[in-house]
Amino acid sequence: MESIINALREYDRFLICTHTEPDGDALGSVLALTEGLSLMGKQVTPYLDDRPTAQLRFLPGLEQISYDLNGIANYDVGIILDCGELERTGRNASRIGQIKLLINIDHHQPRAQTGHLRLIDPSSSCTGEIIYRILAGLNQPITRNMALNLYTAIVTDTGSFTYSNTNRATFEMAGDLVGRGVNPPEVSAHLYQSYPASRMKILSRALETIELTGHGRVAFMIVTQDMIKETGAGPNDTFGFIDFPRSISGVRLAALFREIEPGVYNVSLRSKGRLNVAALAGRHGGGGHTNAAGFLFKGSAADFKQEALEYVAAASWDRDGG
Ligand SMILES: [Mn+2]
Repeated sequence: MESIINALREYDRFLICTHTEPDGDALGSVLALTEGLSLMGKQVTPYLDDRPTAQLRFLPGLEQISYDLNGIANYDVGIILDCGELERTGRNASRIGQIKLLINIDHHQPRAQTGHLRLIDPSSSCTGEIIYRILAGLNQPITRNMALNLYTAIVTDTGSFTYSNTNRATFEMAGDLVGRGVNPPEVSAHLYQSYPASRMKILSRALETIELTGHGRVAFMIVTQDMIKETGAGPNDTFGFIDFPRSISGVRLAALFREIEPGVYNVSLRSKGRLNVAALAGRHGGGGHTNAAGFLFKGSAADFKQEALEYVAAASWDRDGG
């Protein structure tokens, strides 16, 4: 923490980036740190590979974001947020990798050593929580706009304060941010009541694919390219779909297959209790947390289904809860 605080104080020109398909934590963290460093008189460029989804467009500071990367030599420091691997920053990853000093700040279990300085804290509910502590370390007051960005980061990554990463520190931070002017129902309305109609069309198709197996402990859901074409859904319309198979009583492991091209799937995994889906995702080159992970899968979904069933069956210690 201290070496990162010192670097943020010492240098002047920053590029701040995150993973592709940025969620509320990724975007809120980028925007809050951008404002914090800007208020310290630094030159800051927030950079994204993908446009934010419609629900996130209320976040203050979005107009400053660059979607192109010019003159990489202009930056003293590159900061990679909520993203453990340089490649996941998108099509400009190799150029970002040329910045002299790279700082990685993340709350996912590390799979690679990314950057020269690292602050990786899997005990934090979200990257926004780490940014909150960094701003305190910098003695940089949190404005209402920064509070709104950080609060959105928490709400997104804790499933509105319902996931296992929700604890006293989460509520204390959220309480402080509300004290700085955040209106919680307004944030929820933006995040959860501003969906395009196409999302509901593809959701109804996806719900029909839910397959409950392994004595009711495993649930699969699939979104195919055909379903996306037929409903006119955008790539972001399936965000959060994994919550539906997961929410079924008795399910210990839920998997969502999103077909991104024929035979290639983005797989999201969720578990309840101590069942470690990060380890299962790790077998396929992915990663995440104990209860939430993902990976890219090429091949037949049926093969992975079989593997997931065996994985849950082998976790016999977990059968009665925990
Ligand atoms: Mn996150």
